[in-house]
Amino acid sequence: MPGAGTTAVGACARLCDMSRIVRVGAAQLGPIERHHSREEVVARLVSLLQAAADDGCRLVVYPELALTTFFPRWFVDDIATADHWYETHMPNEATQPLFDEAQRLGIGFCLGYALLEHDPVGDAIRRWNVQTLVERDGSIVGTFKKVHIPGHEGHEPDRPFQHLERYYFEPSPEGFHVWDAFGGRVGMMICNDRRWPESYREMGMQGVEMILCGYNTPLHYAPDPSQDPLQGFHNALVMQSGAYQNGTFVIGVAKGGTEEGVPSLAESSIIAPSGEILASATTDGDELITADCDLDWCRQYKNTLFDMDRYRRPEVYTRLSAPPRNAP
Ligand code: CDV
Repeated sequence: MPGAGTTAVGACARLCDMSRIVRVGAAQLGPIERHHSREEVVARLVSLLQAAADDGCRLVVYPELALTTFFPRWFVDDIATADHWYETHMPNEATQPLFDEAQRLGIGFCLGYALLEHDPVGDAIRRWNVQTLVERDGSIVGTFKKVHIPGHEGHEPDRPFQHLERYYFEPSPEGFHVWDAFGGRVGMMICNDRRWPESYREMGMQGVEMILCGYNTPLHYAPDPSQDPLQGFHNALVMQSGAYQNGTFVIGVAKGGTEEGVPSLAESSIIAPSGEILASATTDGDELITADCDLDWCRQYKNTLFDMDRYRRPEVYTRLSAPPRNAP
């Protein structure tokens, strides 16, 4: 109850802060063409951030590789000539306006981008596909590196466009971490990670309550075009089942539309622990969708059907973490 002299508004603000209802914005992006500068893109991110703040969001989630075009669609002989697509630190000059505006508005965000690191061991260069989570006070919570890297390693000129993620990025050796943030347990995954049940389960085993996932999913899948008309179905299928089976919210955020001539899936969505879709994008361009995510809803699933301690049978799941059958 409000104490003497406490205004109803002040009491409400404190209560709201203590509640585990996190209003989340999924900030879908339309295409980023290769000639678009970081500054132009960051201006779009800031504009979505401001719309989210006006709508009362505490957290905004952006797509995979949200600062550049999806550059793995092009092959270059000398990978060093592609280094300009990567960030070497975060924040940096181009993204500082986003960090500053978010801190001013008291809103957190999750940003996908390519990261180039200099590893002092052996003076190696490491290239990662990452998402960084930033709290409402501007502090960096953590950076997740994509685990499941799809596509191919070398130039395949017969494809209408390349998907050279396996040339441009290393698979993360770190796996799926979960952080205490935004009053709950927050995890991250990137695009292809969402198709693998192990991604969700690894985070589910750590009590995850909200999984943030950016994606770039071309509508054409060259190895098996029969999957093309199913892209939207598969996208919803994996995220809704992952949410339900682990009692967690999942925030899936696309870079959609036709980018450099390649049409990509939009259909960003915010999914509840029940598996239901709470909000979904209706366009394939820059669009903000929002939902109130009551993190206590997760308990209804984590404490009943998916009470892992009570019902899981890890002793009979031994193959799950065994080496692949064709391993030496
Ligand atoms: N960026 C991605 O990881 N895209 C993959 C495509 C290649 C299948 C995806 O899983 O959507």
